[in-house]
Amino acid sequence: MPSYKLRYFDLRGRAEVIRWMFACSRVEYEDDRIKSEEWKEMKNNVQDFPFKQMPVLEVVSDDGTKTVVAQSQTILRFVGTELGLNGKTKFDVARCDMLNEHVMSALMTLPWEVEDKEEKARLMLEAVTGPITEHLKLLETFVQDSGHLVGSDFTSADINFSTACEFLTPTCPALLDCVPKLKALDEKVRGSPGIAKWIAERPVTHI
Ligand SMILES: N[C@@H](CCC(=O)N[C@@H](CS)C(=O)NCC(=O)O)C(=O)O
Repeated sequence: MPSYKLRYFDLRGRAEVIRWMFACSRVEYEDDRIKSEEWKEMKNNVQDFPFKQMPVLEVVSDDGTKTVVAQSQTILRFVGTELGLNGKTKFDVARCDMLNEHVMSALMTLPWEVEDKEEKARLMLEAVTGPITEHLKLLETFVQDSGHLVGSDFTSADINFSTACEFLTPTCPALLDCVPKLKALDEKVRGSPGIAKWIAERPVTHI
């Protein structure tokens, strides 16, 4: 069994979906949280951080070889494959990919770069009630009779959708009321034993 070390700031951010995937599968990994002060020195080590950014996932294979996987969407896909969370067929894998990209497109409409608090809150509400709601209505059409987005069990698509909601519902708690199938899926993901345990125990961070 390979060993895994996920390296990111002490934030949910781009790493939380990966943490939930490990939690869902109950596979051990090291959750390495790097302080901003340490990061300035560390980021120039391109062996460990190939793009001078995080998250990265270090994987040590059974033969001792270390591989660094960078770029959050690539880590999402890779961990999905490692943990059997990308469905059963090549079309399931493609469906996970396309839904994860759709969720990323939705998140890209948020005002990440805006620093002024009031302006940010205004633009957040505008995005969440506008383009994000439209993205969610489209995503709702992909929920299967099983209640899942892909096949009949948890996949990276379910988990990624649910972690994305954590960025959105603080701005608009009733956001999922217009997409009841997704609302039920979010509850199912958050209530699954490994993830519920992680949510109860995880470090509390502002984002
Ligand atoms: N395309 C990259 C973007 C990664 C990224 O923007 N990481 C930020 C944190 S969310 C970072 O490392 N910032 C610190 C820096 O650039 O020095 C990905 O998806 O992983």
